This record gives sequence, structure tokens and C-alpha cells, in this order.
Amino acid sequence: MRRIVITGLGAITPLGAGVKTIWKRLLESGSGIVSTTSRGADFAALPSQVAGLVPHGSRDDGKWQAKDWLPASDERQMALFAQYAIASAHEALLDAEWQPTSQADLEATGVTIGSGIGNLDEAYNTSVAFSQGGYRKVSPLFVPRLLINLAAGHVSIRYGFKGPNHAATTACTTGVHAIGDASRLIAFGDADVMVAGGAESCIHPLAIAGFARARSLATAWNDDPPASSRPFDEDRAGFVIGEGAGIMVLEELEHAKARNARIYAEVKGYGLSSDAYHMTAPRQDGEGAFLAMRHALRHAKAKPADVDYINAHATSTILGDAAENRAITRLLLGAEGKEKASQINVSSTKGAIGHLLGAAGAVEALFTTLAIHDNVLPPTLNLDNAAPGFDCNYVSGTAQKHQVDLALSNSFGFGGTNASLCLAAFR
Ligand SMILES: *[C@@H]1O[C@H](CO)[C@@H](O)[C@H](O)[C@H]1NC(C)=O
Ligand SMILES: *[C@@H]1O[C@H](CO)[C@@H](O)[C@H](O)[C@H]1NC(C)=O
Ligand SMILES: CC(=O)N[C@H]1CO[C@H](CO)[C@@H](O)[C@@H]1O
Repeated sequence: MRRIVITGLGAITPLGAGVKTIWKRLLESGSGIVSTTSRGADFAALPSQVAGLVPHGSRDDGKWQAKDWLPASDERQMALFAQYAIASAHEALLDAEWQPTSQADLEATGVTIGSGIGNLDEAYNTSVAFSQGGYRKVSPLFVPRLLINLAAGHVSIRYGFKGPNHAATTACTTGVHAIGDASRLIAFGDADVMVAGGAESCIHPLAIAGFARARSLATAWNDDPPASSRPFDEDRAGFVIGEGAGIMVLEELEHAKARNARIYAEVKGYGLSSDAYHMTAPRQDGEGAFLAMRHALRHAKAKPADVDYINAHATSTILGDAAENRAITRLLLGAEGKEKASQINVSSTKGAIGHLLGAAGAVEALFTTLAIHDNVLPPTLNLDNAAPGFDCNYVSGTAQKHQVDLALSNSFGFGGTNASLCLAAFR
């Protein structure tokens, strides 16, 4: 069996642009959640007025402005989610020192980058323009700017990668599916190196209206945005929409060793399942999450007791966090597991950045990778009072130093799709 390791990381999140800045701010308990009301009256009229926005500014300050990352022509052609993806892919490839030029290397390198929603802004503007002005108002760039797989397309065009080119779009499980599926493509021999992850940018009044109508969003914290995303807390009341991208370079182990690449961690297992229950609500017993984590551990040949850390999907919704918590304790407590819930280390980094939808799983897998590499557990913010039945160690408020040899990163999406990645220290 071919082993898969992680050799490069790149990200843009509400905590900043660039992995170093983001990870430092996360470990310092920084928050990227701000008010949306300054974006205009359409935003201010909505019940939820908070979001995890990528900070705008110079790259030297760890912030995002397109001109620091992309040529102007790319900026015009690409959706914002694709811009975040290509900038993060660039960072990850530099980090991995993988800049192939030979035909064989280019053919052995592929891309899987997904998005949950894609370019809502473009769809909205063009719909309005078409309805008012007809055919002549539709840009020739409408379709290329709309399609979700164009993030992966742009990355392969920019670098000449001729291996598999794929895009998952499985709502909030997208990022984990992209990374998990990419690792399978390497394991199966379809590629030796994959650039994999997720990207999202749909902070649009229509998206917020839609999620608010589905009763998914936090609406009670408009005056205190950094307090609005509260995974596992008694007062949690919905998720906070966020934007950004997370990209990893995955590589076959012998390939990485042969070129002396730095190895952050190994992808040991990947589990997929479905709740088979409801469009948007989780099963209360957490069956889907339980099965996904169990499959990931089975592939990793690991016991529940071996799990040092879980980066939970926990989005700060009442039902979702409770179902996942139930699934985690059911899986990790018992004969082959831990003795007490307090020995289970689990955090939700969504307290700091909100829910990045299609990018969430990728950004969180990246945080899990760094937790393993640096032996530190990133914190859950705003957990003032753990709700009844929440008895694990949620790494409340501040990061904790702790040896992390094996970890799970969970993602669950509308439609009932559940996935979990098992990552481990490379030995
Ligand atoms: C859509 O229209 C708004 C308002 O005119 C504008 O600010 C925004 O940049 C447009 N978005 C796209 C993708 O063209
Ligand atoms: C499994 O996925 C569904 C998607 O709707 C999600 O709502 C649910 O929370 C996940 N299961 C658990 C136990 O979290
Ligand atoms: C089970 C387990 O690994 N628990 C650890 C959680 O983290 C703390 C330190 O933050 C350790 O003391 C526990 O052993």
C-alpha cells in the first residue's frame, strides 16, 4: 500500500492570508469574526450581521488584496473563491518546494479543489443584468467565473499539472472529501503528488438570507461579533458564515523521501458515511459522524484510545454540536478507548474563524496537521459554559501544549454527508 504524506500547506482565512500568520493568530486565541453592516444596507437588513471575513490589506501584513497574489488578468477572469484557491495553492507549492518542470513530473501531479457554493455574486449580478438588459448584458466570462471546478482548472493551467483534475462539491464536507479523495488517487497510483483542498467565498446578502431562512445562523450576537461563534457552549445558537481557502500538497511517501521533502504528517485514514436521514438536520444520535470516524480509524489501523486530538466539525449549532459530541464520546469511550470523557481532547476552530463551508474541512485538516507537527491543541473560543452532556476537554479559550501523534478532522454537510480524516505524526 502506498503511503501518503503532507508536504506543503497554504491558506487564506478570516485570521489572515498565509499559514504562518493564521496559525499564530489562532494559537493566540485571535478571532476573525466581524460585523458585516459596513458592507451596505443589504447586509444590515439581515437577521445575522456577523461573518468571518478575510482581512483586506497588504500581503506583508498577512492580509489579502488580490493584486499582491495574482496578475490583474487572472483577477478579472476568476471568482473570488478561485482567487483564494490559487493563492493558497501557490503558497502550498512553495512550502513543499515542488516546482516541477519535467513532463513526467507534471503528469504525476494533479489537483482536486472543491467549493460548496461557488460564485454566488456572479450568478446574482448576471441574473439581475440579464433580466433587465437581456442577452447583451451577459459577460463572455460568466460561465468560466461561475463553474466550481475552475479553481482546480486554474491551478493546473498556471503550473502545467497534467495529472487528475477534480472538484468535489459536497456542501460543508467538500474540503475533507477533496483531500481524502486526492489521497486515494495517490494510493491507487493515478498521481504521485496532489494539490488538494477547498475554497469558498459567498459572503453575499443572498447566501446569508438563505442560511438564515434555514435557521442555521447565529443572530443574537450582532453587537459582539467575536462572541457569535460558540461551539459546545450553552448559549450557542447557529453558525457564522466565513470565507477562505485551505490547500495541501499531498505526496506519495517514497516520492517525498527521494527529494528530501519536509513531512508535516501522514494521511492514515479516511472515512465516509451518510446520515440517510434529513436534508439539513443531523440525526440526534450522531450515527453518520460515528460511522465516518470509525471508518477513518479502521483504515488507519488505530484504536479509539490512540486518538490524541479531534478537530470537530462543531459549527455552533444546537443540534449539530450535540450530535457530534455524542458520536465522539460513543466512539472514544469504552473497552478500546478512553476511560473518561475528560481524557478526550477535542476543539472546534470555528469559534475563531466561523464556518468556511466548502473550505472548512480543508482549513481544519490543515490546522490538525499543524497540531500534530507542533504538538499543540488549538483552542475553542467562547466556550464560557459547556452545555450539559459536554464532558470532554474542549481546549476552552487558550491553546494547550500536548503531544499529538494521531488526530481526526471531521466535516459534515447538508444532505447528510459525513467524512473524517485520520492524520498522524510521520514515523
Ligand atoms: C456585483 O455587483 C455589485 C454591485 O454592483 C458589485 O459591487 C460586485 O463587485 C459585483 N460582483 C461581481 C462578481 O461582478
Ligand atoms: C452528518 O451529516 C449531516 C448533514 O446534514 C449533519 O447535519 C450531521 O450533523 C452529521 N452527523 C453528525 C452526527 O454530526
Ligand atoms: C486523553 C488525552 O490525551 N488527554 C490529554 C488532553 O490534553 C491534556 C493536556 O492538555 C493532557 O493532560 C491529557 O492527557
